[in-house]
Amino acid sequence: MRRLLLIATLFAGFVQAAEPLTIDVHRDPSCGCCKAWIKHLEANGFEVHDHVEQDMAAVKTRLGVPHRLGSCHTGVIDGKFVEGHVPARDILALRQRDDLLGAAVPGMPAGSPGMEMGDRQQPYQVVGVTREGQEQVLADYPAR
Ligand SMILES: [Cu+2]
Repeated sequence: MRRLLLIATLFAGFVQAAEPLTIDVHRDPSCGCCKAWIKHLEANGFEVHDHVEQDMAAVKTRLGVPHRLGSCHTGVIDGKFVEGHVPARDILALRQRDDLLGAAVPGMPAGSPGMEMGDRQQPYQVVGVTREGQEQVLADYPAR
């Protein structure tokens, strides 16, 4: 019996490790940089469910993305929004934060994932939004 339990425990651990990292991405049909961001996510182990939308403004409102933090595409992972060109590592960090509704990279800064422009990088921040509606800087990417 004890042995069976041990096997069950090992198996549970295995299932957890093998669980795919899935994210839903909502985007406009003609959005090229959105597709480039999706490629960035896939290269970092995410399984992307791509949703082509006719009305992104409605999607953002439904998901609670503050207007001033808006960008092009909107992702959803574990019920949290991922607005704009958020780097994969910051999405992993967001998953650990139950106090946050989501995270955003407002606008479309050059040099963020999916917005590569040679060596150029505009400075940008990943901004988290708490369940109380407060904003906090989760990551800071300097100019390059
Ligand atoms: Cu974009």
